[in-house]
Amino acid sequence: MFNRAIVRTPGESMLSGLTTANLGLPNYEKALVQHAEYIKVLEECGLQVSVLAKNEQYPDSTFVEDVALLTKECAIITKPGTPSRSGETVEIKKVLKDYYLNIEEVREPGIVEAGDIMMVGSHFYLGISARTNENGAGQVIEFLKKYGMSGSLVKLDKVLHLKTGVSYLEQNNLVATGEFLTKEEFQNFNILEIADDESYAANCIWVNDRVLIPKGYPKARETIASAGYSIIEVDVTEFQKLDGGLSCLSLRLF
Ligand code: CIR
Repeated sequence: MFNRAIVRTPGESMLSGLTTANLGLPNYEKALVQHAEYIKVLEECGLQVSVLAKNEQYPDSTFVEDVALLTKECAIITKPGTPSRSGETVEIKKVLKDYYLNIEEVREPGIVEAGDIMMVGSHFYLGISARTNENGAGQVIEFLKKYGMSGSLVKLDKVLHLKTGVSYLEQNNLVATGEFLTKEEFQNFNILEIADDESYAANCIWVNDRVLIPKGYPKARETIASAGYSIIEVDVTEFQKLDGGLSCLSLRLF
């Protein structure tokens, strides 16, 4: 169960955030409304939500998930794989000191963004992507081992982050789309397949027996609901325009 989440209010500079989406510029006012609704939903799921102030210096800093991996035993500060995001870790490290005694940090030449890391119990899958390299993932696996956990690598071919295309919903259920449907390492999961035309919904999050999915993906909703989950739809179109999904918008703590 999660007890707490950390989020960061988007700044107006989000309009110059990184994107490959081709969906146009985000509407800032709408993004603020959607972000507030996201916080409300996390609270409904029983989380105490800490809201960090917007930081205009970093256009993508609302995507807090990428800058730290939180486990039951330790926090691992990542090393974002793109220069405009590299400074985001400084403040998050200070914030996490309030919650963790054990804090580790990825060093150069490693790069890692935690959108590439999926937790399955005490095992962590690490996507090797344009934002996470083998050196960085290797450092994370060593930290995990130090605290009695484990990790393994998954090669990505097409998507930005591992969790862009795959999400673990507990009880051995794995939501997956595209290249992840056939990956050898995921074949022992019960795969809940998301169609290509709804692939954005493959980034969803399990929060204390509820599953948050993006609004507007009826087939994905049906698939996940029929596996027995209570679904909450959240509208995050303005973050989708920056390649961000539901998971990227929070750090969830135990
Ligand atoms: C970026 O390119 O870094 C941001 N525009 C989106 C980050 C999304 N984060 C995630 O998938 N974990």
